[in-house]
Amino acid sequence: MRAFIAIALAQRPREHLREVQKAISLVPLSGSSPSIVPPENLHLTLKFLGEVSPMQTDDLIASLRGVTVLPMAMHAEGLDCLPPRGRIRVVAANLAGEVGHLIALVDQIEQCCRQLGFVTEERPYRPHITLARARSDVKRSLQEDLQTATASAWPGPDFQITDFVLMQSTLKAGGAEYRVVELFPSPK
Ligand code: 3AM
Repeated sequence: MRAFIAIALAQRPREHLREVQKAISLVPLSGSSPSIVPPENLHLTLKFLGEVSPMQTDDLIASLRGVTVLPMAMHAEGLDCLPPRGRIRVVAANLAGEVGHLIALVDQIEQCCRQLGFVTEERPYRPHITLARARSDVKRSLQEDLQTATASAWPGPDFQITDFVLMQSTLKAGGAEYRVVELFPSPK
């Protein structure tokens, strides 16, 4: 299966980001209207895995059971356009709050994945929630318009992160479909 590790968003931050998405979709982007991520798909990616075999999945689940999640308070804070230079591919909400705990979580996950032979992410981890993806080129100069249109939305409501998920992603013509494979830590 195609998989990634992520934090599923609670309802309150999801509703807030839905409002931000509405503001994004009202910005004229020179004919290159981005595709808005369906609200039920909003998530915070911790690690993209790619194709994972059933055996790797079992090993990964066993390894991820050993990861400690320090509960952390986070909130969305500001709009970002990624990658940082060149044409915009993704419009995302930055996350702020107890980012140190989040980085510690990502480091533990990277370590589990490395031990199982998954490629280690070399880029520094940048906590963001993808809100929209460019269907065609979106000029960098439009970043300011997007940020102005959403300026009053920040900070978003505080939310607690206490767990993460292994998620399956199935690519379909209408966009990706996600399914939670496993929740960590598992409910007691
Ligand atoms: O949540 P975001 O948007 O940061 O872009 C994909 C999405 O990230 C990313 O994995 C997340 C869930 O689909 N992704 C997809 N293909 C990828 C790849 N080949 C990838 N990340 C790194 N390498």
